[in-house]
Amino acid sequence: MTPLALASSHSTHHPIIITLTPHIYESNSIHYSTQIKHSFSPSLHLSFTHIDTLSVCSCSCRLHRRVELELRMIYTLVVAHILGLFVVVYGDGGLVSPSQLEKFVDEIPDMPRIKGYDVVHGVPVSKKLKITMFQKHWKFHKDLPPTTVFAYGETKRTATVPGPTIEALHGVDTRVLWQNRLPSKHILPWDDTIPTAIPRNKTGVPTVVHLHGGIDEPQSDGNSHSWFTIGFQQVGPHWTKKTYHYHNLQQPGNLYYHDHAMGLTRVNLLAGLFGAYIIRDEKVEAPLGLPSGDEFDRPLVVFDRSFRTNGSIYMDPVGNNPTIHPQWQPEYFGDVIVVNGKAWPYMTVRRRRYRFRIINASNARFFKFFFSNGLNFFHVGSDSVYNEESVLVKEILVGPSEIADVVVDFSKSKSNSVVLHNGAAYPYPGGDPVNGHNGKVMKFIINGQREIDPSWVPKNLLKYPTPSLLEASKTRYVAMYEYTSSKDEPVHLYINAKSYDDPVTEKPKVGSTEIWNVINLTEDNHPLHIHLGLFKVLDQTNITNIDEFRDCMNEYNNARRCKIEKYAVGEKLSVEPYEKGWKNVYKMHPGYVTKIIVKFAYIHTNASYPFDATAEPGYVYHCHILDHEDNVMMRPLKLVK
Ligand SMILES: [Cu+2]
Repeated sequence: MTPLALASSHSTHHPIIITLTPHIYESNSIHYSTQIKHSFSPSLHLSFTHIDTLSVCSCSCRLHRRVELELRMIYTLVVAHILGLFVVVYGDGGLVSPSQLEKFVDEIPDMPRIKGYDVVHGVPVSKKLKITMFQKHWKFHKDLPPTTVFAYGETKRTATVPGPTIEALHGVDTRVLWQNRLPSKHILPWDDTIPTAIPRNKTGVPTVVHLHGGIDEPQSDGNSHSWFTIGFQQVGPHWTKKTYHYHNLQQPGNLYYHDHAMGLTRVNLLAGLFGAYIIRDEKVEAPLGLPSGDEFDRPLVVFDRSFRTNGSIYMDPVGNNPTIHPQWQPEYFGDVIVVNGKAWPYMTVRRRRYRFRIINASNARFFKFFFSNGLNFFHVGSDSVYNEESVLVKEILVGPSEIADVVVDFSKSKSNSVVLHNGAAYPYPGGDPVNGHNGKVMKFIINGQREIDPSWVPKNLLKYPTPSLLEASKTRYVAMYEYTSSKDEPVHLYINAKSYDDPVTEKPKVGSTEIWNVINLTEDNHPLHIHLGLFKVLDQTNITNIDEFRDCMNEYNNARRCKIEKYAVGEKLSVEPYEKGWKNVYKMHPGYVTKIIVKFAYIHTNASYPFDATAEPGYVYHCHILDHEDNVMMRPLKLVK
């Protein structure tokens, strides 16, 4: 495939640099995304598309957009020529085709483990960590040049993508001084036409850390407006403190720290700002007998990225509605599947049981995991909570930022290697089917003979009090909307037809239990994440005659007035047995009402919180497709007394 040749003109006063990035879509069309930079404006992004055949463009609006962009590109070149601008054209080698990266050749790393506690005279005590965000280079694949990333670490040398795994102990608090040492400019394109953290002098990368699944004070929850730049030189309107306090008083389970800056979450995570956080409680977990120790208990952080051949992370710099949002795209999907920072890695395992804490750290990609040889998963925990019972499954669907805690028994494998596959269409559920590249995740090479394995998977795990509908003090309706342009392309997404900065409407009482009916009026699945609270999914009911109901909601945004009970009478979708426990993210099925019971107290004790949950700046709840969350499928959540 040859990069497109472009004209150049003669004046040297205003050099224009045009970068061409050819990108193969399916097998029969080539998409060139083009970045034009010139000296009198910081940057101008345009896209030129060359289409070999039209068969790929089944959607007429997408075709229309491509033709329009093509015309805009030609127009710009003509104008540049008339103005006598000097045009430099160079290729950066284009996008890496996934077929260029050999699979299963890089060994999976275990990210550095940092203990969130000290041990003094045999007794664990509280610890303060210092974790910094650095720009550095990271090797995603042996044949890919080093990639510029943003990485968390205790030092620049030890910083990794994903970041180090923080291991905390139940009942021992961990404090973290999160520091920003990032440069003045972002490595990825962002969009100031969506609500975005922008420093006063437009210098510095705003960041703020949210501990996903953490039950912590609002000041340490990583509110999107609590962002800060390098050295805390500039801070957002809700910033209050440098050192975050994690109580670790909640049930044991899997958490996940990641960036949450307003309007930049999608690009800050794409750049590498996320990592695993585990809360352990030996007293209740040891008796379960699950595989344990660093060798047999491993976090797997899975995400998708596209790369240019120079190694850099590729993100389309042109939005789907560029006249409205120059950059914002409704979903980011990468061609390459990465686990623990390596593209399609392999892991050598022994013929015994392993525990994998699988975090989906993708922006928008769902994973439906299954093994090539039919090996089972014992599903033992979902998000930050153990299941009540282990569930034997052949496949697991994990939406963005959901966490699946599983045990795999490699002694049951009939082959000496097994590939972990992905079968989830993208966007989920109505998008493209997976292919031979994004349908593969990693390979396990099983060594040696079956060995004596002291671990096992009990049927009964950890049981917490079951919430009763009678406890619920409030019923809410939470509706998900998508808004499209005249070209039928998404412009933004809202919850309850409100942007993030509209006045808070969800004000649960501390210690209360509520019923939320989440009404998905869109065509995509949205993984809804609630900060602080945990919830159980009660049922999922199809909305009949949804167009009529949606029309009413578009007019009144009021589920009761629009008589939701008249429409929420369709077929019920059962909740998968492995998702019947407590969760903090759940996949809201399109065209369905999903009823959840949400608890704003500790689930294992029913106790209230040891901190003031009503303090500013409060909490949030949002869609965890990061591109949606940024524009602006996120609402404030303010706890009250
Ligand atoms: Cu969404």
